[in-house]
Amino acid sequence: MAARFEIDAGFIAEQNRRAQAWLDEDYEHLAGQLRRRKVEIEALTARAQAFRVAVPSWGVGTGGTRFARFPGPGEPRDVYEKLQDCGTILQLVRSTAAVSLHIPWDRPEDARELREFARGRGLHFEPMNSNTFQDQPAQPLSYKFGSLSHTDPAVRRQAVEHNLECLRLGMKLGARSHTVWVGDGGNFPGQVHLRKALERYLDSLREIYRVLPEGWRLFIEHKLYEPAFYSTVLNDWGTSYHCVRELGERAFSLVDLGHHAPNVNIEMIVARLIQFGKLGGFHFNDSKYGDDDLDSGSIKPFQLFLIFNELVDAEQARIPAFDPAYMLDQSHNVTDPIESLMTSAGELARAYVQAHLVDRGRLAEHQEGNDALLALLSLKQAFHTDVEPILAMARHRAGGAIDPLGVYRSSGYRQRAAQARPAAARLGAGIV
Ligand code: RM4
Ligand code: MN
Ligand code: MN
Repeated sequence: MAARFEIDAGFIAEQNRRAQAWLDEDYEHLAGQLRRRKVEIEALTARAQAFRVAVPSWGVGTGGTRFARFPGPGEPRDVYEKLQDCGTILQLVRSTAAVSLHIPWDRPEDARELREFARGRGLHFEPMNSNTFQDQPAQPLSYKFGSLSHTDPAVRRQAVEHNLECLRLGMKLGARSHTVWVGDGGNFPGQVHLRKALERYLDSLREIYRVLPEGWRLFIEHKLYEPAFYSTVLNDWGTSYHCVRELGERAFSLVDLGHHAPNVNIEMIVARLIQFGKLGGFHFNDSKYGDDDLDSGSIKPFQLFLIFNELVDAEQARIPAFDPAYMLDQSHNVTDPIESLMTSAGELARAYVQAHLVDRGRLAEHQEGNDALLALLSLKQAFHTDVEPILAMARHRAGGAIDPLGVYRSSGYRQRAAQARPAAARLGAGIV
């Protein structure tokens, strides 16, 4: 376990003092603009402060492509160092108190100690993630041809047992949800019996669901393709919806933005799952062609806004039991992961706040009156509003940084991390 080298609170305060005058000016200006639209800025700032998104433990290290991984300096070498980095992200942006752990990558020797370590940094764990898309050293049976849907019952049992271990560990760590993503599928037509494989998968999930601890939610994550390139067992939201309905009321579909074909209308999938009471949460990221792990909002910010438009619409309509869990799931290959995660958390908060700017009464009128253009423009007006002063003020009031990236870069955190975490001992974990 490495020594503490967190950013000093006094340093953040000093940087904030320098930025304060401009922030106040911009905030006042925006408040005036919004007042003309009959929007109270303080209500939006309160929403920005309420926004929460979990950071993936696997996101603080450099990811990798199918071809190579180019590690950056000072990467975390174990779960404690990952939590240090998550603590730094939280310190600066304030919206990321939850950390999503991936087992066995993050399996602790002592769960109680890990929980305490997290608590000391204002962090907690949510949700857990199992990994049956990779073989581990000393693992008796291979997942090469699948896990929860494998043709061999012994492999399925091993995969179920691994998920049960995640639940037990999660209980000790104070988590209350578990996400299952499997890489099961086929590379060749005919390789997998499509119906039988889904039935086996569902049977395995039933065993996990049966022992889901009280008060917990189970999330299942669909993915169109990869690592299987011809067919995937849980390939789309419809199949996911079928499965969670079969499982029971504590099972929900999780939407990973990058797990769809290009140009799929993800906001409509979100609306459907909300309507059917089965939206569990998100893995936020972005995608252009086939990669599922680019930074949130970096490629299609309007799509991100439209997704949040559905979410805020449901929130304001007080849809019963609507409580999606927000997580980031990104792979950082060419950026400092801490910078990417902070920026992405900001992009999500931006879309969330912008979605509150939609005049829903007017929009409903345009929809009723079939005025397609004004309906679009009422969304565009919200999307085009620069809400950065609101996000900065929300961070500042919550004790974070007005300019997280600027403070992070001038703090020397990465340089200290590089010294304290020599490269030789670094783990080579990647991301799928
Ligand atoms: C997968 C999927 C899962 C994540 C792994 C690492 O593509 O998105 O959520 O756990 O990657
Ligand atoms: Mn994911
Ligand atoms: Mn993914």
